[in-house]
Amino acid sequence: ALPSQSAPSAALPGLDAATLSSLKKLTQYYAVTAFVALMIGVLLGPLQALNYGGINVYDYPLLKVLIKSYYQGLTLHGVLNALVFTQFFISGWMLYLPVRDLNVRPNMRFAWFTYLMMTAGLLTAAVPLLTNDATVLYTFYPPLEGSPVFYIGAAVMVAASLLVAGQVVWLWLAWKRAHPGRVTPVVTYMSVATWLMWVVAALGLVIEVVVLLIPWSLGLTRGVDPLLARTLFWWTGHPIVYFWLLPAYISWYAFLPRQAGGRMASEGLTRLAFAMFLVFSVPVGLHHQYADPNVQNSWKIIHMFLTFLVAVPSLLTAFSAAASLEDAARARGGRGLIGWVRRLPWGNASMTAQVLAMVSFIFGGAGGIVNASMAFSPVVHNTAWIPGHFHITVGTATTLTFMGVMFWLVPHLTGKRLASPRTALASVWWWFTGMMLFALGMHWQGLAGVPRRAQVSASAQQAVYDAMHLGLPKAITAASGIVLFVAAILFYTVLWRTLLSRRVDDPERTPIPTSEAISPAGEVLADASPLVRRTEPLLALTFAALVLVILVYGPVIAPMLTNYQFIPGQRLW
Ligand code: HAS
Ligand code: HEM
Ligand code: CU
Repeated sequence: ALPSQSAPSAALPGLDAATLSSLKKLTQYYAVTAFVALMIGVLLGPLQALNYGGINVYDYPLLKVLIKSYYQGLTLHGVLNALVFTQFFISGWMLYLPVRDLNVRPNMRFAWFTYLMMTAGLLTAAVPLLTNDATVLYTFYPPLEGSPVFYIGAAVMVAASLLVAGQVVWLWLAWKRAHPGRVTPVVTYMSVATWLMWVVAALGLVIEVVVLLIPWSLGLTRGVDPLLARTLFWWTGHPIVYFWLLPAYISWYAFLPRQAGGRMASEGLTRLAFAMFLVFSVPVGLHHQYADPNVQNSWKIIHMFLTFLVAVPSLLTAFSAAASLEDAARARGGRGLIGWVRRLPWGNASMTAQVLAMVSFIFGGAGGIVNASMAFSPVVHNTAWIPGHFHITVGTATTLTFMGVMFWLVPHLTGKRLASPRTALASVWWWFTGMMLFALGMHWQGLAGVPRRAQVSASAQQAVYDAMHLGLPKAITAASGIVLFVAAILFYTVLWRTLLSRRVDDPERTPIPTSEAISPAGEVLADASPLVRRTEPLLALTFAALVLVILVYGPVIAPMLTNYQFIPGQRLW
């Protein structure tokens, strides 16, 4: 069952069997590389959770051989989980989906080239990370200085993702030319909007790394301006969280309803949400810099309001995702105001993973609104509250969704049957429980003033930490690390057993679970609703996004350029 929305035309060849099989292999490579990175990253997490439980394991000789310090471990954890895992998975996922949706034939040489380039960037960056020459945390704020090899590897990785973006946009434009007057099918719409958002978002990081950090780390400049670097970093650093989230939203909108036995709510509304993300994701980065000096308060306030605005498409998503789940459950005989929830197919690990990911995101999103409020920010900024926040956003909403997706994607790509669906189901409940406990313990400690990025369990800080009398939240945090460790073992057992099994089923047994919509967008633009017509021109929306970014960043960055400070680098760990 090809989910293709359009017949191939002479101008635009469709997918043939050989290309499809190469594309499936490529998607598998992206996804497996991603999950290998996550596996290593996640092994370090429980050690950090123990630290926030007051237990210091970093002096054990065996561990010392592998990592030199808490901060080398934390850098590896942040980079592998948040930067490598996400980017690899997303690059495969958001190439595969629009290609299948449009049924167009991509240039597979180019597609494989981008994968190899991204992997080369990863391996390059990995060397200094592993030798403790780039212990700069995943935000690499200067004046912390790492080896130039790290920045170069990271730049190559990001550049590769932009090439994937280019390929998808190119294919979409070719499809548009071959099908004038047609409405872009919704899965493609979501993918292209996300890629275009990422292109606008990535500009800040590209400028930071190429213009500031690489020349500085090579010793070509006598210093670097930390404030300017941070500002460029958060230009990308906030929208990067939507680059992690929107591919999960694609699954919640387009596939989860079908997996739950129902339909997507509205294609028009889905398009509106993604159009809003395209325009409003980027101009909000100052909400990470409320505490930074030499940035005018008025600009911080403007970024704050824009942050509240970009929460709106997530609220749209919350309601339409809930509506489609309710539609599914009622179709299965569900009754009552809340009682219908029981009729969702809770035996299905893929569905369960995603619904639990959504539940975690209710709390993750609410915490985000707290962070964004300038009145609350001084209470939570740089405390353990913040890791609490992002482990139930990127660490669960995104990661648990991708885990759930793997339960159908791997069988779909390889034709192999999911090994032990019951273990798969157990793993997602363990992950969800572990992360909710982790979030509870860390938010709690943060409110008590425990800092983030601190080896609080080490002797130097232990006395202060003990004196805070946080027995319960510390115990909860330590326990969550153990629960998450079990979750990871269960999940990877299923994943490796599935991938390594020899038995190949009918590859058509697991199709892409594309959902129908209760309210579809229609196929012909001229007949479509005003909402559908106005959200169609994605390039114009990208231009609007760029203009908005320049408006709210220009006046912030200009004084930093005229007042550039040359600060020499430091290596602390
Ligand atoms: Fe955040 C810091 C504000 C979303 C990730 N965030 C971080 C950091 C990370 C991160 C990694 O304003 C740390 C960076 C660092 O190292 O310093 N965040 C927000 C806001 C949102 C938000 C306003 N964050 C995310 C997402 C992330 C992520 C998404 C990753 C994927 N965040 C901040 C701020 C900071 C911050 C400040 C800086 C803090 C500081 O002081 O340093 C919003 O986008 C959230 C909107 C979300 C919602 C929730 C919608 C709910 C849905 C689920 C519905 C569920 C259903 C289930 C239907 C309004 C869609 C039904 C269930 C049944 C059973 C039927
Ligand atoms: C930081 C634990 C999984 C991304 C942390 C911290 C802890 C932790 C305790 C805070 C360290 C500190 O501030 O000093 C865990 C555990 C995990 C896990 C127990 C599960 C086994 C994940 C996943 C992701 C992730 C799946 C993302 C996909 C991050 C990031 C940081 C972090 C980006 C911030 C690093 C920094 O501050 O530089 N983790 N984590 N973690 N974690 Fe996790
Ligand atoms: Cu942000």
